[in-house]
Amino acid sequence: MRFLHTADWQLGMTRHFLSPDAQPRYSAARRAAITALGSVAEEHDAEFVVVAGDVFEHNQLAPDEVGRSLEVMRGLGVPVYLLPGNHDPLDASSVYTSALFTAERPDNVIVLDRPGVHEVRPGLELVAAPWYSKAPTTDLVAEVIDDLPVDGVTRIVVGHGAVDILVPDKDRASLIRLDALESALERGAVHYVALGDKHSRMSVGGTGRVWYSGSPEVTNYDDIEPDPGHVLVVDLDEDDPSRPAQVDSARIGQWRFVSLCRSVDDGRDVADLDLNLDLMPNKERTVVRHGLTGSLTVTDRAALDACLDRYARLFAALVPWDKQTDLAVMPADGEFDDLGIGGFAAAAVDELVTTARSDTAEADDARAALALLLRLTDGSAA
Ligand SMILES: [Mn+2]
Repeated sequence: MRFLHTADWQLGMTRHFLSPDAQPRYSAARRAAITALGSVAEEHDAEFVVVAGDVFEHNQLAPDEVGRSLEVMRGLGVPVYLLPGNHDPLDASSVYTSALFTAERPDNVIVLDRPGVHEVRPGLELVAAPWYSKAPTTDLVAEVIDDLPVDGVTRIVVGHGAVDILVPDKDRASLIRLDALESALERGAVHYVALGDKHSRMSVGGTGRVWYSGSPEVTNYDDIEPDPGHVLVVDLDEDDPSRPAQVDSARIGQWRFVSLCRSVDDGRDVADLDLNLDLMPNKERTVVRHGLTGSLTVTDRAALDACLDRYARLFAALVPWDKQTDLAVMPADGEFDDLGIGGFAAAAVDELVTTARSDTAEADDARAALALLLRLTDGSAA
């Protein structure tokens, strides 16, 4: 028996750094990931798809987003089981109980809307731990696996949230206790644990049967979310009493959020950065956050700004990482000697250079004025 394990679709997610043009393309990509998942299901002859929480980014989605999402799920052609997570809990304003969702829900879309066993077919059960609020006060997963029998039924636990071994604050009441999961696996009451919440693909513990699938399309930068963009293809051998599990993954994500940290101290460093950005593929689907440090002349700073301006038009977003940015601009000796000006104007430039090199409140304005002067006298830097 084969099924797809996915989670954290976060449909309707917005990212503040995306331009008004890029945001709708990103939203469409999150839905396209579901369609891509359908191809994987077909290719692997998967019996159903389980989505382990955070199907939707939040409960107050625009009707368009809900309608389009349901239509994409309908197209999957196999049963799709949705678990409410922390972003889309089954609270009073739940998307899952909204008039629109209940009216337009396709027959193949099933909400795991109560804790415990949901039969897929005789001999195969999902054991669900849906969220009812954004802040549960207990281990919801432990509660549903506590007294499951060992009776030859194949069981897949579907849960959402952080597993205790992965976080430092182990006192949080809502943490999923790995030892409880592993003992249920050990005694043969459950055979696979499909988790959501981490947006990176990750096997938890040593059994090879407890997994976070990660989000099928990237949601955060690569230093926070190293391995998104996959769906897991899970195979459980129902003919073998021990239900051996084989977990493979298929890559479906199309977008990348990259953090790029560089030191830039001269024109060559700027040229290197330019080359690095130039070589990145799929710029329309790539977000770059740059952390640049160093000290540049006014001329090199102008070249850097021109480079960043150019790529900002090509990438889905090219944004500074403020925390990792520390760029100083300092006029170099002789940098303004070749302007071909003299007399009063030359004296004014000298004064600007002196101010730009000072640590007075006017230094930044003086550097900006010098940069403008360079642009006006030499078109190459503009
Ligand atoms: Mn999530």
